[in-house]
Amino acid sequence: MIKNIEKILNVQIEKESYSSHLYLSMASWAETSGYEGIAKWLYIQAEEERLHMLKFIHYVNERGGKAIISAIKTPPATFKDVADVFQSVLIHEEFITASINEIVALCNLEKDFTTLNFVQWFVAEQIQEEKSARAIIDKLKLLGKQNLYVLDKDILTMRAAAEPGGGVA
Ligand code: OFO
Repeated sequence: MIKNIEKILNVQIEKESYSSHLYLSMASWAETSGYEGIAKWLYIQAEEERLHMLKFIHYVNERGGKAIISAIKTPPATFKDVADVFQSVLIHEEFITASINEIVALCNLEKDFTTLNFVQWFVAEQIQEEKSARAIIDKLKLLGKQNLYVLDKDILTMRAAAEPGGGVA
């Protein structure tokens, strides 16, 4: 495996691992703040990020590289409110999209078309990821604070609707 590609994929492994930690922390906050549905959504999201991390780990190892499992920084533990949580989800997903795009750019530069093909799954996934976060933020704006109870009940049905054979993560 090309060294530069191995390096950037290992950076992505760390980012996916942090994504999982971040959503786990948000889920835990939601669970202890009385938002059962939102907590479930975020716990599922955390699991999906772990699967993203594993996809990268297996790919690096199967291609003759060495996946590095590094320490992860502690994510924020408290959030202002539900809107703050989902704004943070969107900002984080936009950051992940940018880093996936960097991988695509490097694959083109290095003419690594095998990794380019592998990473296409993540390019498509990020469209879904950002879309899901924006849909929830839009709904939050419409509902207002007093109706958060309704969103909390509704959020898992939104998740199912956002999964065209893929996942939201
Ligand atoms: Fe949220 O897509 Fe992976 O990180």
